[in-house]
Amino acid sequence: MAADRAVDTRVRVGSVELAHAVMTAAGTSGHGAELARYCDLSGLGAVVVKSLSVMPWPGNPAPRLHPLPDGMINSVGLQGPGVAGWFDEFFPELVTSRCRVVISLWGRSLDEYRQAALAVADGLRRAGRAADGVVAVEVNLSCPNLEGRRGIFAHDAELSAAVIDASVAAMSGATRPVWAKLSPNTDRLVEIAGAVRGAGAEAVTLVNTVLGLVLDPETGRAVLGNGGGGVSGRIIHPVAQRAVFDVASAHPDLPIVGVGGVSSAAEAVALLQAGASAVQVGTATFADPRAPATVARDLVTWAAAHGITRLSDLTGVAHRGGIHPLPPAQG
Ligand code: RRO
Repeated sequence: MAADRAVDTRVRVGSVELAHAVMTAAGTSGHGAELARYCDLSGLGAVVVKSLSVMPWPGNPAPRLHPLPDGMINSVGLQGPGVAGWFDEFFPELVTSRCRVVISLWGRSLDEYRQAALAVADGLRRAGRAADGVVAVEVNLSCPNLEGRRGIFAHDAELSAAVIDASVAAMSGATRPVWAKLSPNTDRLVEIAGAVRGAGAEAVTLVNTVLGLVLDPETGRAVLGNGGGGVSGRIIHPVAQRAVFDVASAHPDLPIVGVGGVSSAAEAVALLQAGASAVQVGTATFADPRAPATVARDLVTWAAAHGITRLSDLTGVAHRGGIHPLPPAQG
């Protein structure tokens, strides 16, 4: 449609320019280019791969996913091939699909994060020009399903800052910015966002899943193999809006990637208006693998219908009084 072509879809997340505001969310589009058979990945802002650790990791016992009305709960448990295995097995097909890539990392300790970031820097160096499409590293500080830890890294401002500091140092020379993926399960999100920014995160990704538990009343036991898990999907969209809005209010110069319950253009618009520069589509992809591409297309249609010529103009609208500011109160 001619009107759609008139919309500039490019956005900036810190130093990274993306061709579109919509990307995939970590853990919901596989390890590589699995979605390429359903949509053109190069039309998205980026593909964020499932979080990788320095070593291969088996994940949690099944069942790992359970559907909920308007969302789901998961305890996948960070299953993955490890950074080196990922570069061997999955990276080549992402290169072939010509999409931009964000590599997500996790660890069980400060040192494991450092090792994972060093392994990524090494993989990028080895890949040379083939790795040009890798635009950022998203450090996942907020997985709710890590066995044997006392808590979620992203609930501790100092620890989060230390992990980001170590990751940035390990990535130095690899010329890729570090983003920090934070948790909604804390009332200190604004402070933690400031801490990771101070430690060198160029952007924050808000938010990971919400801690939850679903019992089967027939058995009195958890439906997931690992017990509790992380709740995602439309059911958490207001949580994501609040997180993005609050962090954008407190840190207006900190780029935000919004994620949480985006399954249509309307939810993408809301997270952009709340202050995000880009959004990620996650749980919707489990129901429809075309969801990221559909949201990307429909967001452009929405913008054109509203006379918006640049998707980047949507960022922070809610902080500027909304689209149609109310007239000042009388008297
Ligand atoms: O793998 C998981 O269980 C998982 C991860 Br890494 C995450 O960041 N968030 C989530 O809900 N599940």
